[in-house]
Amino acid sequence: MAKSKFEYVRNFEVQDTCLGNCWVVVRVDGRNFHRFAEQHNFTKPNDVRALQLMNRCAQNVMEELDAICLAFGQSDEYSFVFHKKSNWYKRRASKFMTHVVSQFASSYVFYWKEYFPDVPILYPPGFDGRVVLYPSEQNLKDYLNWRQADCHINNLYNTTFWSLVHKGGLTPVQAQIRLKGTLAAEKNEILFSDFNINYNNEPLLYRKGSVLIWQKVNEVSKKRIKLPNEADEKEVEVSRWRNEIVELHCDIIGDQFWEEHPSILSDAC
Ligand code: DGT
Ligand code: MG
Ligand code: MG
Ligand code: MG
Ligand code: MG
Repeated sequence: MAKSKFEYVRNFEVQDTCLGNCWVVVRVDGRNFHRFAEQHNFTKPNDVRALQLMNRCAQNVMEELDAICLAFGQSDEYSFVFHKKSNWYKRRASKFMTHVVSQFASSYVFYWKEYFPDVPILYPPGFDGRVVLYPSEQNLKDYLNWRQADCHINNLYNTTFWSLVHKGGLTPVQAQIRLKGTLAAEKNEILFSDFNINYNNEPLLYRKGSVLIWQKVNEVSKKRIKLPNEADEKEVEVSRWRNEIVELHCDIIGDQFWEEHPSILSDAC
């Protein structure tokens, strides 16, 4: 087909290919969710409905898009790891990022009423997205460690802060002053001696965030078949391997998680 004289504008498009053999991480984060959480009366510090909705959206992203081997979420953010061998959309960064962020955002609105049946969504939420490349497995693991450590630090602070406000009768400003400069051990101590809360017994969903991975499950189902030389149908069991997403709330910092799930980063992903 003959090219039009306008075709030259294509040359203004920039190449944004992600470097080969690197892990591609896309992180989405809710835009101004401080306000969104206030307006929709999210429970403080953790709203289980909101966290489960985030997990549902991430599951949809993993199901719809290609070659995501792991996702990690906490608060209003979710990170998606594309396998280093993925050649999806010729590894174009803009494709990775925009597909994740739009699929996530539309899922958030689509699944909202399943998690907040009594709360109308007041305005369309937005999410930002970024792409980061990690050249080694250790870099990738450290990235995920960083996000889980962030989850822990924020959750310990927030749990203590809101205990001081809700149960201790302090104003938010007083609680902030009380916690200024405190170490983790001191926050644990405040929770334990003032409010009889053992932080280690707080739900794993809040303390560790959520990890989504693929797992092979053997699905057994019954099927009726008709054998060629027999008059009646016969019921037989058929089994097949199926890939399923599982949601975990566990430590990903340390070797144990990776030893227990060696296939996550393997080439077979
Ligand atoms: P951004 O990301 O720069 O547009 O601004 P924000 O406001 O989204 O800030 P960010 O992402 O650093 O912090 C997440 C906010 O979301 C934080 O203000 C608390 C809120 N949030 C997230 N999860 C929950 C929850 O389960 N309950 C409540 N009450 N708030 C939450
Ligand atoms: Mg921010
Ligand atoms: Mg945010
Ligand atoms: Mg955030
Ligand atoms: Mg198109």
